[in-house]
Amino acid sequence: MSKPITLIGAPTDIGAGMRGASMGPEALRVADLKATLESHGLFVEDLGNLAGPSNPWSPPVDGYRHLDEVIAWNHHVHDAVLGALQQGSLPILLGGDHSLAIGSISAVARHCRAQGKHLRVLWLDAHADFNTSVITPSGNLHGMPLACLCGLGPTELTGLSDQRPAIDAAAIRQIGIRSVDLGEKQLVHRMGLDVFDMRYIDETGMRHTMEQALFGLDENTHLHVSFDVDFLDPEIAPGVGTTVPGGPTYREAQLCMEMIADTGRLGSLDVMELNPALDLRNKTADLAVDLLESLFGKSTLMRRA
Ligand code: 5AB
Ligand code: MN
Ligand code: MN
Ligand code: MN
Repeated sequence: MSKPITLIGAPTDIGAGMRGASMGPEALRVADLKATLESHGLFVEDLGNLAGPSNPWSPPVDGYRHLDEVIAWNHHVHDAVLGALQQGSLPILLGGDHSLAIGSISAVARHCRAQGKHLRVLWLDAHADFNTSVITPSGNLHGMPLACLCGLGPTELTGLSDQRPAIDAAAIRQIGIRSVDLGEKQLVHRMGLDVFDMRYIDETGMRHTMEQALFGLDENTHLHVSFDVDFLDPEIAPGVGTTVPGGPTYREAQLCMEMIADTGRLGSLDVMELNPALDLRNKTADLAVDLLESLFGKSTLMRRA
């Protein structure tokens, strides 16, 4: 029996540089996320949307835009995700911009420590999301969540979990990366992150990439996937605020999801940065749901292990 799934909507673009990701949760519902997962025999409960401060659309202060509002939203996300995990279900956070992964993964890390589980975080993204207030080119907190989770950032965000840093940099695997800022690049190297950038995928293929990224999982591992929809090539996924050309194709993305499903270790998921205001007839939301089917075990034919 697979775990029940809990959908948690976080309708805000508070950490982004463009408005519209606040409509992401509704677009995923319109794309039939719940019924689609249920059609594969999964039990799915939709908790509806969290509420939080509105977007004041103000300029950055001391290197952060909307810091107070981002903190408030992340508290709500943390509590909702932790609640779902404690009930024994698998939370899917429907973003919302990627700054909310701070709350989500802080809760996951807290839960893993309480359960004595190892955590592995797969960060599927065009971007490294490892900026700080000093090196950020924008002040947008959706470009900083991984740094915050690794202890670099404002104390209100680095301290959401039961310990600081919330996660060990060694638990992270970044996949699909193709846009990293100059100072960010140095920091990613200094922190020793495991990065499978697009060049790595081009040279070795998605199959080898995922074998490496998933290497070392055991029955005691909780796998968290943080899926920034801009991971995908903008040709197939135009509905995001920060498109970067040269991302994974449809087939590469499917294989990525299928190989994660095969591990049987998926314990929590973020689906972030979908921006319906920039989409074409909900194409990107439909694609995200299609990929989630694979992530939750749909495969063309039964396969022998
Ligand atoms: B996303 C940029 N690095 O910090 C910055 O979409 C973009 O969550 C961040 O990956 C993109 O502003 C954040 C230029
Ligand atoms: Mn991104
Ligand atoms: Mn991101
Ligand atoms: Mn983005």
